[in-house]
Amino acid sequence: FTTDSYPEIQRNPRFAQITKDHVSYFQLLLGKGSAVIDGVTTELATDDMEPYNGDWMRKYRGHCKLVLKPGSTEEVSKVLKYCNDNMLAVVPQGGNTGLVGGSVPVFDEIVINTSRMNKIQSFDEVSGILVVDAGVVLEVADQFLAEKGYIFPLDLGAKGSCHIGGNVATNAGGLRLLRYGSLHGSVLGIEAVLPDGTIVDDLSKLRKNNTGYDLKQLFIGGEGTIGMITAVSIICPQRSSAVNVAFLAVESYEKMQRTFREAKTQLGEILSAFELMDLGSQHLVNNAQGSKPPLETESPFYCLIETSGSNSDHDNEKLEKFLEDVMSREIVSDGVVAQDQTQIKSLWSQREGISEATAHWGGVYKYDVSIPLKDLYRLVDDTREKIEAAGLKGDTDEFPVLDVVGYGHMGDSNLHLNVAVRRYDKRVEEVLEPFVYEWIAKVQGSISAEHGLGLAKKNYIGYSRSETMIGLMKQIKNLYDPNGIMNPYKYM
Ligand code: FAD
Ligand code: 2HG
Ligand code: ZN
Repeated sequence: FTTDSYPEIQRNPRFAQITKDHVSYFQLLLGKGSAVIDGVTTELATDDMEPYNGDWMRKYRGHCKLVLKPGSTEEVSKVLKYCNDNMLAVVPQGGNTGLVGGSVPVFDEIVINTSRMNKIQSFDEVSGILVVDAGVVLEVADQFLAEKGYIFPLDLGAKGSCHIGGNVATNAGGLRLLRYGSLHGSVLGIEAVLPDGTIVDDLSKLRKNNTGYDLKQLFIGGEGTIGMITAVSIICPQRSSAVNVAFLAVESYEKMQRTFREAKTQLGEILSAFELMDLGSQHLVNNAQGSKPPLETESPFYCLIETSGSNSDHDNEKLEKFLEDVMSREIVSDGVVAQDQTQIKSLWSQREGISEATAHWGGVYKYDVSIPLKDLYRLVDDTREKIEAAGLKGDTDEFPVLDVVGYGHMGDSNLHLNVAVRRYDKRVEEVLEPFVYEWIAKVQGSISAEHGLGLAKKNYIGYSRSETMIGLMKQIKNLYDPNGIMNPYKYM
């Protein structure tokens, strides 16, 4: 862990310390097996707190002593009311796969984990509307839908662990936003609990509902700062019967933009993903996984194109025509189309495996940013240049930086800039920040495209939001959570 104490943040003295009485209350309320307790009282079993205190990247670590696992909305309501009345700070937690340090405590906040709230409540096979508890794992929901001929409108590398409540709380974007849009559009309803225990019953199953402010939107991307999401209703599209994946080599970022344009024009309604990868990111994946690259010739850029349609012959013909065209015009230099499910999976792993691979050699600095498409990759080049000029990047152990790589959801103008390091090093941080944030502000981009603010971006929101906007956000936070117990020290 790089950060298991935070000298720059003071524990808010208004928050109470957990006592034996508090623990007894929760144990009585939730029953056995619903709490993980460490060191609060000696009579109780000490369990391993690590999975709840440490994040996926092993970058942030909290010191919570109590993890609660309520089994129903009513229990969440009672837990939160008690915490609010007793000034106990809390952190809502789903699968703990978040990438900005938002899902783990900073000090001793109580973790409220949704893993016991994992029921699929209902599914309407005509409308495609799914209602789930917040703790349903994304992949479980998607497999359930697959059997009914439907698909979850969100897909991401962490699907096997992340919870739908966590996805909604982070407004996760993922690999198919290009096709199915953002959760702000597909989520139809939310049930949530406010810190004072009020149950916000907005689990609408209506596609259209213009009756007043759309308050559920505040919980989408709210990162657990105003309340805890307990259930979600979401509209799911029909699953496409014909899915094709192509992996293409492209010589320059300029040609990559042309490839994207052609893909939109020629593939039209069947285009379901357009993902960008640079050569460095592919080296990291293949070295970390010990796998072979899909194409023999190396190229500075690659893209993964997925099509999803309902007519296999029609889709294949379209994709092949597109490939022929872009290759004959030398926009694309090489390519391969997956021939079966195994190959589809293996091509996707060239993209989905990057996030993990960048951290494989010791650590990674991650930036998840929105940049106007024409400027998108320039940030990677400029950052690499800065890091090299500072003498921090090299092939041997004496250099902290292995590589500066860029990849991401090109179809959504969302770049992931990852600086893979052998060890965390203050000198690298000093080159990266505020440089990256200033760069983003200059092109009017966003310092957080899809991962949220959490602890990592909290101090930098001003690069993407005006004082007026931040002021309004603070008013909303104070209205919903006047005691500030929900996920403190984070967001803004
Ligand atoms: P957690 O990590 O547990 O929590 C995330 C935040 O939400 C925290 O602030 C937490 O307090 C809050 N929260 C959790 N549950 C609730 C709730 N019920 N009510 C209120 N607040 C809650 N993100 C993308 O957008 N696109 C990607 O493509 C993508 N790919 C990823 C790939 C990998 C390998 C990994 C590890 C992560 C990836 N992510 C991606 C990050 C993404 O944000 C998470 O994977 C996911 O959305 C978080 O869900 P979770 O259940 O793990 O939430
Ligand atoms: C992805 O698109 C995720 O793979 C993770 O959003 C990005 O690790 C990252 O920087
Ligand atoms: Zn992403």
